[in-house]
Amino acid sequence: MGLRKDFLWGGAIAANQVEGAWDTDGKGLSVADVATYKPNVDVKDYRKQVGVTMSGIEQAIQDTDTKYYPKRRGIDFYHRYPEDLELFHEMGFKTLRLSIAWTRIFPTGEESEPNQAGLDYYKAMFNKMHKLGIEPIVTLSHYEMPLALATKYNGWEDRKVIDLFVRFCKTCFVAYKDDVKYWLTFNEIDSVTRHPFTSAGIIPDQTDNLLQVEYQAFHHQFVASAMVTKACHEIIPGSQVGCMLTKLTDYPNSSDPRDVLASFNENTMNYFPADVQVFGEYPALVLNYFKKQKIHIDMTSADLDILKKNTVDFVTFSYYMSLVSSYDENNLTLTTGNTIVGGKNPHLPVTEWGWTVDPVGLRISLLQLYDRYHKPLMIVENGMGAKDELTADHQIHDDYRIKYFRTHFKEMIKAVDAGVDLLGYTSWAPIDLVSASTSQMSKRYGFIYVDEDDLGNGSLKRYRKDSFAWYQKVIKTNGIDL
Ligand code: BGP
Repeated sequence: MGLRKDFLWGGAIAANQVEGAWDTDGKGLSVADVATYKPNVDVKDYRKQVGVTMSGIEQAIQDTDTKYYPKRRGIDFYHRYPEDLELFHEMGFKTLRLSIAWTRIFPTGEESEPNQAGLDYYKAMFNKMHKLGIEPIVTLSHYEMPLALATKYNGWEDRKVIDLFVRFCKTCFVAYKDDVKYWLTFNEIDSVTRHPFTSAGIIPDQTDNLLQVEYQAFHHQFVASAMVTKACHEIIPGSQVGCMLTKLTDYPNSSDPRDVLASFNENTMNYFPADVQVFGEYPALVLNYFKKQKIHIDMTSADLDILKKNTVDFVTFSYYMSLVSSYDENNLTLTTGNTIVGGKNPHLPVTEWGWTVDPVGLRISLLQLYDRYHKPLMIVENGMGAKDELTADHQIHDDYRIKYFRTHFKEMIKAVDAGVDLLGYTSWAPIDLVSASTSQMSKRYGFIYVDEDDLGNGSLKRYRKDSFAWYQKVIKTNGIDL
């Protein structure tokens, strides 16, 4: 069988991790712009985004030195995108997943008119992509809401943010209706409880009952996502809107039924945001969990109606690793992934950042998601963060990265052969960029090396790694020559 003929091979990036130019052409400060470089993050610190406080934010607003705020620098994609898109084209990309920075269009989220320079910037980028035959897949919210909405409303805790986001999205749909067919609403929507600040603008020290606020923020994002889905279908006939989930496939630590139950519960909570977006309603088990935890969500009947009527067209997800659960955490060795803490699997290796490498887990994830949702799927993030070495003659011999992708592609194809409807695959990330969780540059994902270190030193020159030619060959043969 193999992959479909029009399989969308490509890569994925996010505005806040590549663009830089944080205050150029009218852009406002986003939550990502105050994220600081974290050289070493202890596994326990991932439990909550330690260090995000109102006073820390106020200090960051005063500080204009980009040294410790790598997301303000990115990799200068803002100015270098034509050259980078040419490189993606050279690899044969059919698609590129990217995000639109809300703060380039509405710098504080509340202006009465959009910022024309911001709209023009993405228009030019889409034009260039179309010239190169690269189909854009656009994420509307990828960890970078206006900072002003975080400090004023505690982000998505406040219902007012729904309308502001919907207005931003409608502005994008009108501006890019001839350019973009595939849209994703919220990146890794399940991440609100893992990193509430970057995901939902929630400032932890501004709230007494964090869990309650997080689930309220979730709810507002679900409603916004459904309203945006409706608007997209109305403004762009034939458009496709997807949800985006961090697939954290969880295994029981043993066949002890208590471990199996613990793992089931983990998976239920991981699926729940996609369940709401695909089925248009909250799962009964999750509603019961809210009751038990005394979480009271302000949820109107109009909200429920909007959710029910505006479900997504396809399901996308990121896949980096699997985790292990036990009824007793003392049975586990803890590891991290995407700021989540979970058990390490003794059968699987880990990356330099402790993320479990599990290609079969990708196949399991595809089968589980297709079996659950019966919707076309797209893998919109998958990749390996590693420390690369640039040789004196500007080579990067990243056989470990090739091995990572090769083993994952084999399992992906097996899932397709088993009947999964898979639309495409975008690697995270085709070019080195600033890490979301640590703001490091040295955690490199790309097929293209960017000469820049953690503190922003370097020429920003781009170099093709060995994996560049390998991925080019994979795309050319549609996954046959791995
Ligand atoms: C996902 C995010 C991406 C990306 C990736 C890798 O959670 O959607 O933005 O960064 O993880 O994570 P990191 O950059 O922390 O290694």
